[in-house]
Amino acid sequence: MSEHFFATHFGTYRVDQTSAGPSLSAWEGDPQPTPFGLHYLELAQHRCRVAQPMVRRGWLENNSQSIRGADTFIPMDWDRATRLVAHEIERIARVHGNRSIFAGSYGWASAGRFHHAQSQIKRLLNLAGGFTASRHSYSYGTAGAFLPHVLGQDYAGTNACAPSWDQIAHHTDCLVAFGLRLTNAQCDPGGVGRHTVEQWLTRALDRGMRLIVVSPDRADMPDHPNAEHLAIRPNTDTALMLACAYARIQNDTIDRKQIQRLTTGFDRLAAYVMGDSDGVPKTPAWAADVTGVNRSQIERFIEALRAPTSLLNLGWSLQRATAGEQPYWMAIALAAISGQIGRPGGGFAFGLGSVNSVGQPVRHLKTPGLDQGQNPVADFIPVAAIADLLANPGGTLEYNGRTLPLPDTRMVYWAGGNPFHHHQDLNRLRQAWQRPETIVVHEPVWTATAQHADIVLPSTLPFERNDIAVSSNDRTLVFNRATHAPYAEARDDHQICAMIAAHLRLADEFTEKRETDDWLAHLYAGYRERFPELPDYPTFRERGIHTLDAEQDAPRSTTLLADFAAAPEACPLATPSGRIELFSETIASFGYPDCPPHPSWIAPEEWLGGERAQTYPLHLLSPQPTNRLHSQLDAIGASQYDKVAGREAAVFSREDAEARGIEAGDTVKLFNERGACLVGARVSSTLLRGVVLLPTGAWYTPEDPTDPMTLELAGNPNTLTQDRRSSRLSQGSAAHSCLVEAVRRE
Ligand SMILES: Nc1nc2c(c(=O)[nH]1)N[C@H]1C(S)=C(S)[C@@H](COP(=O)(O)OP(=O)(O)OC[C@H]3O[C@@H](n4cnc5c(=O)[nH]c(N)nc54)[C@H](O)[C@@H]3O)O[C@H]1N2
Ligand SMILES: Nc1nc2c(c(=O)[nH]1)N[C@H]1C(S)=C(S)[C@@H](COP(=O)(O)OP(=O)(O)OC[C@H]3O[C@@H](n4cnc5c(=O)[nH]c(N)nc54)[C@H](O)[C@@H]3O)O[C@H]1N2
Ligand SMILES: [Mo]
Repeated sequence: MSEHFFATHFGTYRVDQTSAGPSLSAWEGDPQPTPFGLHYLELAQHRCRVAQPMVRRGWLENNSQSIRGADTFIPMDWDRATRLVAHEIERIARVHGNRSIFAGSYGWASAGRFHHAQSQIKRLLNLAGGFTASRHSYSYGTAGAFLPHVLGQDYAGTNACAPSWDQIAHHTDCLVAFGLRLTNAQCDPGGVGRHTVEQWLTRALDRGMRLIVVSPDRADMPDHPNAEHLAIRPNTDTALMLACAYARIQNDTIDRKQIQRLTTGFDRLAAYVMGDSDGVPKTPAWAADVTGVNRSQIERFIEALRAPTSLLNLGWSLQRATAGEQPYWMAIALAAISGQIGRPGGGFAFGLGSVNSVGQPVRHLKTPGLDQGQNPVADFIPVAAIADLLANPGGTLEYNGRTLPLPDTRMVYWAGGNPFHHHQDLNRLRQAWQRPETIVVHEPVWTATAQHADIVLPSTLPFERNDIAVSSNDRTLVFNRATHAPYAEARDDHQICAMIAAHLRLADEFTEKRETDDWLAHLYAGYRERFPELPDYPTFRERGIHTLDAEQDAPRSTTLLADFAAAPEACPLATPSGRIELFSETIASFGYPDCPPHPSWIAPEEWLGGERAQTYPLHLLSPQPTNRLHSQLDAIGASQYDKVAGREAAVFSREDAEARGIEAGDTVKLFNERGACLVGARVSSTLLRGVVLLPTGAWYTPEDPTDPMTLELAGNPNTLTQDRRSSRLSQGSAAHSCLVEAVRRE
């Protein structure tokens, strides 16, 4: 009998046929399965599903008074709805040009290489003349744009900027983790076979590695005798690292020759660190003032970094902030100053623990997905500039040394993402979102984004279709087998796009005359070309799962920058100097005050040490949710059980709660001048005073959708976050720089 598997971004599940229908259980090959995924099938018949194509009344009736998000929908049959979409693509492209169609369409959608919603609509629109695209991600947008200047192109946007876990388990003496939330390692775009991050970390700790978790919450620290916690004010890590550099330079415990060999610009950076260039020596006392960490702790921290092999790991969260380039740059600099570059298990790492894949010592299973074709339109935005794009048609945007034109967006086409969860300052987005003429969204469920669209086309969910899921960094391929018929009239994104393509007279170009199973066989043939040891397609389909190199513990061990460190002349980096740039002439030439040419401490506008904290004294961090993936599965299962007073739970420090008369279980209003939302209170004795945690992803629920400053009822942190980006250089999301105030609701 063939085995049935279900592949998700949070893990692989076995599908069991019970008398009550299909149900999910953990796959025994996964040492640490994700509990919340077990509830996935509750979406099969859930009332949040979109049952049939829907068109907004005001849009259909051309009523300019009607507002997106505050209107009713009219059900429509598939033929007419897809005809309308085709007509709009044709009309807008003809009248305004294809660059007036924005289909950057960011989002995680669901796992599975073929039914990848973004690829499907991009393939369709590329055939139809193209669209304005988006670059980079909310996850890693700042680092993705910035790191090439410092490390060379090879490290742009990849998730592979880390030594592998086996090296850490064997060699690292001291691992400093700036921001760590181990539940985040349960997820990975494309899927996960085996969750191994905690196993690897425990191996290293059991061997005697010291772990210092630097974060605002002691709860981020794993429970192990070799783990310790350093409480730091959000957004101030650069200052702590600058003090470490100061101590080393001051004591002259650095190998200048080695630093010169591997880097350029050290003298410029050293002049800043010592205060020669700006009059402010970055002493431990100075850093104590900025970070809120006391001096003796800073001294202890500096001492800890003298371990023979030290590794500085920065979570992706650190670059999702104002001047988010700086902690990354400073970590690279400090690793170089500490003589750790190219050392097995030493140096710097970005994103160990942010997802499962970073640091996995396996062969990269990078395999082809659906061919999206070529986009004839060159325009793009950095992904987090969506509201700027919509609000400033014909305007410009500074980005990475360029001035990008912002096309006059007439149509927005989104599939597989939820901007009304993921974008910052949702009240601003709500305003800007009113401008385009037509907004098309494919969604399986009635998210706020679907509710703010003109044409909503219901997609299937992955348990309603066959697909192949390939996890790029854990060597498992899964045949995801449909267990349910599509809900109501829902269709696969591919089928939807094929219908629209037919109306555009592009049917054969779009489908290449293949049915879904032909596509899966075609994609799989591509994987077998790269990995000839894979079984043939019928066997793979039958078995449902295949793991490459299954017998080996660490088939691909990585020392970051090993070749370069061994022979910098022979193996230069793809930077202008061929070395690690601690001072960048390129960045200097941009002249951006918010991204100076060497690592620097730049006080954000919103942080606990600034003037604004007098009015809004709480720093809001919006980490990833433990019990769902972003906004996905918020309506069901673990995410619902985790709510407090029916809303997303915000965590307050005991001191902050007491000062405001807030008790666990209370309903609390969080607010600033951008917006306000209601949350349920949790009270913590581990969280630093002055910090509030509100995970992302609660379904955005405006109390009065016609009110531009309406109260939000579910506890979505992006009601409050700022839409200013990390810097002009990267234009990355700066969600983690946000100040708020809280009051208890009677
Ligand atoms: N405040 C704050 N905001 C943040 C962050 C933060 O740290 N703080 N983090 C940011 C980060 S790193 C990210 S990656 C983003 C995540 O933002 P998103 O990726 O947009 O979030 P998801 O909830 O995963 O949205 C995916 C959507 O796709 C839909 N979907 C699922 N399967 C399919 C399918 O097969 N077809 C179609 N058409 N749709 C499907 C789901 O129902 C869901 O609505 O959020 C960002 N937002
Ligand atoms: N369960 C689950 N896992 C997920 C996701 C999910 O939705 N659910 N989403 C996935 C996605 S898309 C991404 S991009 C990754 C994101 O992974 P990350 O970017 O690493 O995650 P965050 O949750 O934003 O923040 C992680 C930790 O950073 C700390 N932190 C925040 N700001 C600072 C700071 O300024 N300094 C220091 N030292 N620490 C700070 C917080 O205490 C928090 O615990 O997670 C992925 N994993
Ligand atoms: Mo992300």
